[in-house]
Amino acid sequence: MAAAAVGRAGLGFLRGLRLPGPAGVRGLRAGGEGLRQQEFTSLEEKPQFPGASAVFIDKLEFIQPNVISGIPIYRVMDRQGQIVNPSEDPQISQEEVLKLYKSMTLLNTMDRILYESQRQGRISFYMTNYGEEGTHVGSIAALDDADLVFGQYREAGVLMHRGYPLDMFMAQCYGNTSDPGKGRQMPVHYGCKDLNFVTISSPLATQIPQAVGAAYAFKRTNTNRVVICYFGEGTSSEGDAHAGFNFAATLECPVIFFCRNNGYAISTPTSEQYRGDGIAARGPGYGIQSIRVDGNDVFAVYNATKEARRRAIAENQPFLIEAMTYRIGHHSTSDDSSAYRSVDEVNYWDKQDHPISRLRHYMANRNWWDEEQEKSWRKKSRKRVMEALEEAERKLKPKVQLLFSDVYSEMPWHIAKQQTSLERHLKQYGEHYPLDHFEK
Ligand SMILES: Cc1ncc(C[n+]2csc(CCOP(=O)(O)OP(=O)(O)O)c2C)c(N)n1
Ligand SMILES: [Mg+2]
Repeated sequence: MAAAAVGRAGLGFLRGLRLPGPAGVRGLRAGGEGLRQQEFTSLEEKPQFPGASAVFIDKLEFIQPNVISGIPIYRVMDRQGQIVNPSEDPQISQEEVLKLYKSMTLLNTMDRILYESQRQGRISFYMTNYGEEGTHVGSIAALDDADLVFGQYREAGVLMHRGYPLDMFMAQCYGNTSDPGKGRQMPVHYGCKDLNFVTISSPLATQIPQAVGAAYAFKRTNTNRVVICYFGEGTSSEGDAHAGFNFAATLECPVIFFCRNNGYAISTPTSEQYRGDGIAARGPGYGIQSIRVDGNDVFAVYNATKEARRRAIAENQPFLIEAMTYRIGHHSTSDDSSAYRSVDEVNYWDKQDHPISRLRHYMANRNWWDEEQEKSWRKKSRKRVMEALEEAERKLKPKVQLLFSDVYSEMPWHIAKQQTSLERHLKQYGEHYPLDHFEK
């Protein structure tokens, strides 16, 4: 990683960069013809431009791009699960810590089984969350259930920790009759209105301006709710990210921008994605309070998100959290990451700096968890995932007509055309599809 991972004594957000402004406005000075300019010595002149509060200088100098470079990485726990600075320990109860751990490991187990299921041709596609479990669970645990979540697609742990049941994850991935989307979306495009989790949509960064709009609505209605918006470091290069950040800052919206910087955007490494100091460095440019945290430290993520939430509501301000982590799995089942990164690199993160093992060390250090408990939990959670998967496989696929009947009260012509063409196709090639799997 480019920036040195230094432990910091305190949690602090970077403020927007502000140089000292003019001492005071001295009245308009006219420069047009016929008007006499007031006399000044050049030292006395102060800039009056409306677009910046700044001073004049007389030395030609370009600002170095990394004027704020190597933004430090806030952490609470070291890799052995020891608290670095006791005053930063969030003092989460044993019961709550076990809940964090169980969500992280259950997600890991679900990922393994659904990944295998795709490899065996049982589902069409899958994306794992390996290595990023701490960013999901640490952030969502710090929020209220009423806070609204806009995800990208690699945040299944957020939904899991909020209580989304395994059979609903499975129903979505299998596109069966229990899937709220009735199989019209690719796997991993979850959504749940009751859990305030907006349905995932794949076009990158579209969630960012949408999240800001929702946060603006919260502000206008004084709901004491925040919006959290997750996205990857690659997605931060999209135009929508800029639009979202700038609207959030200028409209003063209670939104937490949560960037998972996992090192890659499919095959594009961060070294090709940007030239500045990551994503946190952009915050001050927008006037957004920003922090970089160790995303593999669930407590650092928790503290930063909790404080961002408190202040976002108290001050009606956006906050930016850049969580440094690593995507251990391939981008998706359509990717083979061995083509662009070494096995050694992946192994380092898997074996030496994993958010699950770090939390496990912390629990073991306190005698809250031992090998026996680990074994029995792994067995139990695997059984629960397998049962949910078998149930999802048994369920039928939704009736084709139903795919077209629940969105529009009057069906638009192009949707009607799709329906006719799909029905014709099924009639013609029906024997190639396991039609007994469809609801009659
Ligand atoms: C607008 C748009 N462009 C391109 C894609 C194809 N695409 C899907 S995921 C992805 C990489 C995103 O990387 P990042 O934001 O870092 O998220 P990560 O996959 O690392 O979690 C790309 C380019 C897309 N879905 N939408
Ligand atoms: Mg990424």
